Amino acid sequence: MSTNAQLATIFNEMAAVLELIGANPFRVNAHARVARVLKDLTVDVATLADEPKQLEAIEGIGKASAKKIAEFVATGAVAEHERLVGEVPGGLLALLEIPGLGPKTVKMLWDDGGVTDLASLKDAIARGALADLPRMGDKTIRNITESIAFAEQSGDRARLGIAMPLAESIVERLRAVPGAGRVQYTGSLRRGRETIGDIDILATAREPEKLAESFTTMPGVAKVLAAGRTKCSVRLEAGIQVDLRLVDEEAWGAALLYFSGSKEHNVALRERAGKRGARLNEYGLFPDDGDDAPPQQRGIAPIASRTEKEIYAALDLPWIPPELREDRGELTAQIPKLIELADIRADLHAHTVASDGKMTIDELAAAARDRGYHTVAVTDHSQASAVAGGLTVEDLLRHVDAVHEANERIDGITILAGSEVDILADGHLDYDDEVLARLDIVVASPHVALGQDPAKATRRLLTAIRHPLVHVIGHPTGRMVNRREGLHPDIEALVTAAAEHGTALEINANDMRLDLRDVHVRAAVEAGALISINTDAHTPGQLELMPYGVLTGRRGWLTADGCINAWPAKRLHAWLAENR
Ligand code: DGT
Ligand code: CA
Ligand code: CA
Ligand code: ZN
Repeated sequence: MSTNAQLATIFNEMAAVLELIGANPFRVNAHARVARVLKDLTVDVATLADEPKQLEAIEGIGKASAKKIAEFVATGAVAEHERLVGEVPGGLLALLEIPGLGPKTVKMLWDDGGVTDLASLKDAIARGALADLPRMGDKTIRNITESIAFAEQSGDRARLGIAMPLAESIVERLRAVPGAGRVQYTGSLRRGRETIGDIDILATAREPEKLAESFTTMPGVAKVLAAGRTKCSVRLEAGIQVDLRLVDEEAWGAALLYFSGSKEHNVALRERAGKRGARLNEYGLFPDDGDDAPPQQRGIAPIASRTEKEIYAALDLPWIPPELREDRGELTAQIPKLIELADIRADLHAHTVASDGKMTIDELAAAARDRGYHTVAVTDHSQASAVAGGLTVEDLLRHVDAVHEANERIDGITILAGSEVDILADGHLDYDDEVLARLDIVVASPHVALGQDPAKATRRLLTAIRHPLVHVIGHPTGRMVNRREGLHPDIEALVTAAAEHGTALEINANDMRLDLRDVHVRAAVEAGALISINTDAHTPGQLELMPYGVLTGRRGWLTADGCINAWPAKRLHAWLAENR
């Protein structure tokens, strides 16, 4: 972790403790603010710490905070932080990590319910003790119970966007080791799942020991869990486990297939092999001679083992893209040509400094043009999203003019003037129709009332889908990976209506969202609804999140034809104009 990130955690913890012990709200906020500033800061504070004046010059950092930062840089700790953390039971801070449990509730649970950690909270719920506490209705208790269950089942899995860059840099390092052969990540990461239990890497090498050595000694390793001839495991400081398996070149395809999974796909493949008088394992596809002992140990030559393609072919199957290997019908269905990152030619949901983005229209346009896109849409927030700097009608219309002016001025890309308009709790949109009609593109998204019941959520989203001026429904469920479940609408009803009304449903490519999720995309594709994959970028760098959306699309059996971002400019622009 960088010094800035470590300090941000420290200030956040101080803010949390101060709130739990009922300190002055101004003090609480000041600490939380410093944490936010540190997180966003692009310079390393350690380089400024010698000169307190430089620290204090940073907006949001006062004299007292500057002193604590200098103290941390000099000593590696902040005495005040340690004193504060000592004032509350350690388990209480962990409770704040549970979605829906804010400091006020946790303080009350502690003061009045004797709750000091997750175990005592679960115990209090089980005993029915929470019902006696103030502001604890049945519904609140049910929400807390669900949040705990959700946090527990998602707790240990890393987001795709965290695991992927780590895996890519490890693969790159291993490929550079002299004598390294093939190196590839496998497992759930290769299948593009939204969360990753651990990172699996498969490799061949002339001298496997050298690769193993490079792996266990790489930067970022917190602990070596195993270091053998064929398998090494480490735990990274980031908290993620990484397994490296070293295999023989002859068995590469069989090992790649086996360790890419999913387990369910492997089981289905083994059954299919069995029916054809063959045995499949991580060393190859072998003739089944009735002997239970592993064929590879008895000198039996495999039918196929070197590539995945040969093995699938020997089982009368086409090569199946890893994203489909979930035992969801991929062995019997006709497999379409799935969409690829290179097919994407447009990003239709992004924010500029006009609302809560950190880039100008020009910066957004340049970043999109650099990616080779023919179109990018400026979709800042609407007026109801006040905290996200939502635009009033007058501001929006001025912004539209500015976008159109930029579109005239900047060559090589079409810049669309749009809005990410809030779908209010009852399904109404946050701007009137005559305002929406002046936009090139309308992305309508739910941001509030994300806990509403499924029937209401369905009605709300259906209203937006049927709205004649809406092109795309942004992040349709509002879920946040590992943090918030979001809406639970009737997906069948939504995708059917989306297909009927020609409204596209978004895959929000930000790995915190990935909303729609894979199975929802599959339902949309089967219903004939269009999909739009967008990054919802707030900075130029976030345009790079597109691959995660594409992976999710592929997991939903999406083709380029079914995704409006992959259409040629003419087709996309004509489609947008049709809804006007
Ligand atoms: P994860 O790590 O929980 O996100 O999911 P995976 O799919 O990466 O699973 P992991 O890391 O436990 O194992 C990697 C692959 O190895 C898995 O996708 C399939 C294969 N594999 C692991 N255990 C078994 C097993 O018991 N049977 C079969 N057929 N394959 C297995
Ligand atoms: Ca794994
Ligand atoms: Ca593993
Ligand atoms: Zn957005």
